[in-house]
Amino acid sequence: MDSKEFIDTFSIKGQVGAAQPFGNGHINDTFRLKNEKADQPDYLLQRINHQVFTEVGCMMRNIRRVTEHVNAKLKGSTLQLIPTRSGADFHQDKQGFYWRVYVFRKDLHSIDVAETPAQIYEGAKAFGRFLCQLSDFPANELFQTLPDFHNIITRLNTFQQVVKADSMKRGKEAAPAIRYVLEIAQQMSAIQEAGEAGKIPLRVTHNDTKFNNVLLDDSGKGRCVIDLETVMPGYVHFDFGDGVRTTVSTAAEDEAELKNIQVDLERFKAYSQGYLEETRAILSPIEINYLPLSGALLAYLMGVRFLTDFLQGDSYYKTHFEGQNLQRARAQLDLTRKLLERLPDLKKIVQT
Ligand code: ADP
Ligand code: GN1
Ligand code: MG
Repeated sequence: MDSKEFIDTFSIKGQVGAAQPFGNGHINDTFRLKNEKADQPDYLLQRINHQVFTEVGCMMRNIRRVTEHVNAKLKGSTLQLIPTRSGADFHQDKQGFYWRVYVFRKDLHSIDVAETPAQIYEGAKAFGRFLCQLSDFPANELFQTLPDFHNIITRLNTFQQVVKADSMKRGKEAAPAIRYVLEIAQQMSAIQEAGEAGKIPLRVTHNDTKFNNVLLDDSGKGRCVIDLETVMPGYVHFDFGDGVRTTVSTAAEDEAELKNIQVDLERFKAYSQGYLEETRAILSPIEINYLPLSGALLAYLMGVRFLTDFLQGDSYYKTHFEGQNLQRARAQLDLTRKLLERLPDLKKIVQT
């Protein structure tokens, strides 16, 4: 889609320049369009990965309803969708690609790796608030954009089939990682099993609460939760866990030097305090009991997903070099092991 098609299609104001690639997501393609009129907003244009999100219309309907619900409670605390000039939530271009537009928040920014516990605390509060803001949203009216997205039991079934088939002949290279996944599979299924046994309620969860999916202001306050395509029914552990996974260590998601991956208890404490300050009133004791384990669950889930993609030939995640998915898997599984080792400390922090 060129600039002219963008301007003709979406209900934008002012005069925008060329689309510049923006951000570093693994799934969609993101662009920023600056506005030459200072009193009009910049825009964020995204090409939706419709290989992953096959029902674009249903997903965009979810996003519209969720953004309206959350923004009605606290204006600006989530994204603002810009419709097309004919009032649709997205546009399909002549080549068949799907596009959507949000207001770009010039006053806010995301951080890939949080620098301080104070930032972590503020980001966690924003994600916690988001859960509360959606606690009265009718969960059964949301379309399941990616069914069983965080169901570790179904992810492990797929993983085992992929290991067995070894269609790319990459199993040997990944053997230690595969062994570790299988070794702790049972322990890592506890939250899903408790959920299926009815002990943990389904809520409307975000399901992609990595730290760069909250925008902070210049004073470091968490202001706006973004990346909403996976908002669906889920367990609170999916959100808390992904927040912990992406903040307890200063190492990158694909850190090659495993010794750089450390569980920093001060950072965990900051996330836990921020999240619980906002959500304690709505969470049950059982939900709270499983929070300390959830960081390991989400690191493990990501390890399993990256490893599955590596074994299948890197068809899901964007990769920037050969073997990146294996490197990501090794880092996430190492983080899992370290989070499990520190579980007694994490429990003490959550309980205080
Ligand atoms: P992805 O699914 O690829 O991660 P995101 O929707 O998270 O895509 O957007 C990618 C990045 O773009 C974010 O990490 C953030 O830095 C930035 N971003 C997204 N939405 C906005 C927005 N409305 N205003 C400012 N920056 C944004
Ligand atoms: C993907 O789109 P992005 O980069 O925010 C993935 C998440 C993973 C994340 C790992 C739809 O998120 O589940 O946690 O990569 N999103 C999807 O960085 O698969
Ligand atoms: Mg994102």
